[in-house]
Amino acid sequence: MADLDVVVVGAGFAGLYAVHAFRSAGLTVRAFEAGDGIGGTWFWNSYPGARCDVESKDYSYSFSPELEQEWSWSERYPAQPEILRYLNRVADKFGLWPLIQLSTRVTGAAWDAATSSWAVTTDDGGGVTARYLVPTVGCLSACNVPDLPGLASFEGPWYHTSRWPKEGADFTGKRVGLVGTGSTGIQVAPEIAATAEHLYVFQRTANFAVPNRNRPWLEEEEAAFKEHYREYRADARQSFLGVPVTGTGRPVLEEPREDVQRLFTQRWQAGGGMPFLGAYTDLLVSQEANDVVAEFMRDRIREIVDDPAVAGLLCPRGYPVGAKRLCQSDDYYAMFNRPNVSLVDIRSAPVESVYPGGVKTAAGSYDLDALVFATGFDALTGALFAMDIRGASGLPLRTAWQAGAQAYLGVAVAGFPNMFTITGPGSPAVFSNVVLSIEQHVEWVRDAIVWLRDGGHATMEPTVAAQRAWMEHVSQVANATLFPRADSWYVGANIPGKPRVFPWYVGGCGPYRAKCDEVAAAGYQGFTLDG
Ligand code: N01
Repeated sequence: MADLDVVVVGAGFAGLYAVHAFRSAGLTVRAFEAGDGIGGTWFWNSYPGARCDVESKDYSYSFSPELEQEWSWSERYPAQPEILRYLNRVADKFGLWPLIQLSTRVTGAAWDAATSSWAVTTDDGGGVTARYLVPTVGCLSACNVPDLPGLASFEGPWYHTSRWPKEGADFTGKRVGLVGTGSTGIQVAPEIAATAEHLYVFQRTANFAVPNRNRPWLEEEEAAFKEHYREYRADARQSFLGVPVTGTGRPVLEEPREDVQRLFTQRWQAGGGMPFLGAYTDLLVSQEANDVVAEFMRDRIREIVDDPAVAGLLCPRGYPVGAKRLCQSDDYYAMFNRPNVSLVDIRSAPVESVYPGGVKTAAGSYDLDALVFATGFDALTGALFAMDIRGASGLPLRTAWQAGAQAYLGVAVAGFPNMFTITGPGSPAVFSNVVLSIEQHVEWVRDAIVWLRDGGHATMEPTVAAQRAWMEHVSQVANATLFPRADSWYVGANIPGKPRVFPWYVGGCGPYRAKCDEVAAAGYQGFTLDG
């Protein structure tokens, strides 16, 4: 008999809710967390300026109306320290601490067919067996540090934003090099520029960023909103992105240009990425339509940035808006008007090496006191492959996914009985308000486990055919959009050698939920029970 019903790996938004939901269903559960605190991505990404790009009222749990009413967000978009406080409050309120083992990394998990259980091993030399394995390791947790020749020789400190030192980093009076201009780089850059002697932003690809117009969440606004929180959450669950967004419902290409300009201007002034891209129905499916929004955004960059040459370099080209995650910042572009900030184009003159005192590109040398890498993550698979997960017949997950990550409905993998992935491949995950998706996945998995228990079943595993059909559907839906058309972490293009696959379900949270419910109602169609 296994030690536990469920082992959960990770204690971020997903792990915490999984522990709570499984325990509430009468299951024995333990979470292992590598960090010495809870919070997952919000524990590790403590770089200055870290802030969520989904509004606080959405980026929070909906499972407890009481929590929802008693917690008060201070700003429209939550900053990292506040999210971390929120998650700690959740752990306190629901008594989750005894179920979480901190500072313990799961190193492997092997399926044992004889006992129908998982043998889980940890880096403290310990181990535990469980009937179910639920990795909640997050899609963006294995960090990507570029393999630059000479990096080891650099004499100053260097940092990756997702492993920021808890004591912080002081850039006062320093010459700092920042590599990476995605969501993270765009957030951290203005913070560094505020105190550094000089900031050099090494840009390989320019990114689109909309303002977020962050501001305090006023008390009266909050009180009025909380009166209808339940109805709002119900709408969010059925919505496309997990956040109700109001669009015109019409294609941009059929609208008079003055109306388009007016609406984009309003949405630019209001801030936020989802309302911007949700304004018209064709922006993410037609290149011609997308060009309209792209040109509007390039015009704003040229308006904000004083030096036309710098503005020109900052104007993204060659991929559709939204095909890389749309960034949000109120001060990134304006930062380039500061005399202590330089944009270094490493697309035309790539980084050649790091020397003890700086960085050498094909065009010149930059003497630096510190280096910051905002170079992203080995998304989705990185953290899962970091564990040696072996399914039926000892098959490593890494081998099963060598042509690309696959799962049935994003939650279960053929060949890996009783393992349930939260925000796995084939789920809306990062293409949605991820907290809402996490809740949906966890609840679906909890219900499946309870159904198995009550029905006296020992194992559950998707069939290869069901998994293949689902992933084909995922691809078909994606290929009808512009999303797979950029080289980004969405398709694994940022990691050398990673297969180029777009594994995210972009058919919408509402339809996805309906499909998952339908599968469950049909007695877990597409799954094999008891081998
Ligand atoms: O990572 P990224 P991120 N040499 O992969 C560059 C979420 N998030 O940490 O585009 C030089 O997007 C790379 O250049 P290129 C959000 O979902 C959310 O910024 O590959 N440059 C790119 O500029 C986001 O999408 C929030 O040419 C190299 C950058 O590094 C996801 O996390 C905040 C390089 C990496 O961008 C990841 O964002 C932060 C190399 N060898 C993050 N390798 C919010 O909620 C990479 N780059 C607001």
